[in-house]
Amino acid sequence: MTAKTKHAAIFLAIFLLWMKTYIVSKVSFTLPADHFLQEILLFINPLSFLVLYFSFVYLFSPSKRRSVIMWMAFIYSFILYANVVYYRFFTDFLTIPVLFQMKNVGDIGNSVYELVYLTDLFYFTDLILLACLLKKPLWHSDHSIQSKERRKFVAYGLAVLAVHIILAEINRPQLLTRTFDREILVKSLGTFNYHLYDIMLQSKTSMQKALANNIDAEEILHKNNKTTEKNPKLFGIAKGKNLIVVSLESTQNFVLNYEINGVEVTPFLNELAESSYYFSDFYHQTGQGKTSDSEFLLDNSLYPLPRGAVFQTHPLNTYNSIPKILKTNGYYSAVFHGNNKSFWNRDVMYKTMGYDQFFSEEFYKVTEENTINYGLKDIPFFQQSIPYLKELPQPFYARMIMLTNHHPYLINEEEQWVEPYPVDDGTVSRYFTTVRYADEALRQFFNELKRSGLYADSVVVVYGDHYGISERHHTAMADVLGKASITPYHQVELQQVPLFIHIPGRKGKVMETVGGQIDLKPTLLHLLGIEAKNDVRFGTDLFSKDHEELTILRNGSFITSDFIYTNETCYIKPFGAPVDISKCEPYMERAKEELDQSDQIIYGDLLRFLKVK
Ligand code: GP9
Ligand code: MN
Repeated sequence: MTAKTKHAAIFLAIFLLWMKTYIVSKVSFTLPADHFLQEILLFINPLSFLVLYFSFVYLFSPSKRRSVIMWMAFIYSFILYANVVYYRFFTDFLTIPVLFQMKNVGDIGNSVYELVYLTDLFYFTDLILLACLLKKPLWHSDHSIQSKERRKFVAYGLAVLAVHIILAEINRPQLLTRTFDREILVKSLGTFNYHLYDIMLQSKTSMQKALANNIDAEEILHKNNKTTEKNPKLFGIAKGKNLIVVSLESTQNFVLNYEINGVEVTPFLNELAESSYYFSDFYHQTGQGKTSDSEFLLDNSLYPLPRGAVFQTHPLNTYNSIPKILKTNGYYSAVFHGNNKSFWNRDVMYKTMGYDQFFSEEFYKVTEENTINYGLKDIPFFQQSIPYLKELPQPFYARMIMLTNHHPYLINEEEQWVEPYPVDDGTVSRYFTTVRYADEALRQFFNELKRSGLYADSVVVVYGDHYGISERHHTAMADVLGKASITPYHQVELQQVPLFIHIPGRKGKVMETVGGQIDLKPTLLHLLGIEAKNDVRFGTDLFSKDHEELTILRNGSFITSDFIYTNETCYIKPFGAPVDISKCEPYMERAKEELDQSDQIIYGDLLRFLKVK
């Protein structure tokens, strides 16, 4: 028997899984290869993992090899499939911190149900073929293999890996040190090598806190201490007033002023735009932590993490959050949310950030009729919150987190006040109906605020937490937006979320300035007359003449007043034609540095070194 045929069983398993992974990367993930080298990388990257992976088979005795091969093939296929399901909703790949968030999965039964299909059994059909073939004499694996041949096998694996890494580095220099975009990493490394890299990152970030010291902290914190001129007309305009901030679940900006059969999808938000400062070029900057990331941005003016939800991974760090700052100014602070308190680890994180009270699901009357999907419906949520809100010591900072407009966008027929959008994509079609419901809930909340007298005494802020329609719905979205296709430029524009700031006594105004959730903290503190300078690292007051129109998204894309940078391409606004990269170059390094420094602050828990004033 030659050496090659001795390895036949393993070669067979490698070949089947290699082909499957390549097909899955083409069919189930959107990983466009922009040029030939990228296509080659996509093709060989499963192989460089598989050869080394299967070399572990030789650690087992010959008689066990067949079942070890089967188990390894099954584990590999299962991880691949888990990525497929995760990708269907998040257009993203699994990371270690996300796996630790899995306790949330129990609460999102409906979403998971929508994302798993019976036809998915096809993802495992190669395993049946493998099991049958391994029984045939040609593929038997129970003969002895000399250690020289085993070493040779590992050497093959290392050689393929080396070729792969060299090609990846040619394709994208500094791939592992300067890339925030997971899609690029997976495209270059392959799903499984990416997972190994992720494990390495995980150990590195866990070490970072232990290694951080006062000097690093001083340097980073000092470097990112910006002074912005206050807007003399607005600084302190709401001194001593309550601050009510409403998080609009999954609401993107494109739904505003949108009509279906002549019926407005957001009649109330459209009205609100006339009586508030409405920001029309404002972006969410969230990552894998979705709603919780938006809360983190708002309260801390720090970027969420590139992997996992910071609420879950770093809930015991020191933060200089809005509730803490407001407490020293005599404020009481509370969060209201009709879901269980441990979702996104909120109960722990809210204590860390200095909230006095968290009105979670247990504070509400929750019945089968008044819940849908994740929890209490928005209308009863607001109705039942009002009595608590009225009782809060004033001035207060209250955050209300809405919930009904959440994937998979379910609403009872009698509360469906707009027709589903006529398109052959259930998610996009239903989305409009739950947005319409949320809009009505908000109208009722505002009416109650007015009736209770709180409205005249409060700054009310309403913002969208993150996108609701992921990238994989681009065909339906092109239809919704009346475009031939959704380009990478449009994809960034679709990350716009609405922002309204209602200040008692001020007229409405449309603000075209570019901004993001990172700017909320300095903006709101300034309205309340609180100097934000020492407590803000990133983001600037949206009303200040020094506000910098550079909004950096978590994947490293960014938006300026004139350009959008994404997918390594610079596009000019407002039509999105690609232009010479030199137009975006001045900001490219800045964007990376800012994300990197924010990550270092969190991984190193650097704010603990800040002197308490
Ligand atoms: C869960 C709610 C939804 O309580 O905030 O979370 P999301 O999935 O949007 O992050
Ligand atoms: Mn959300």
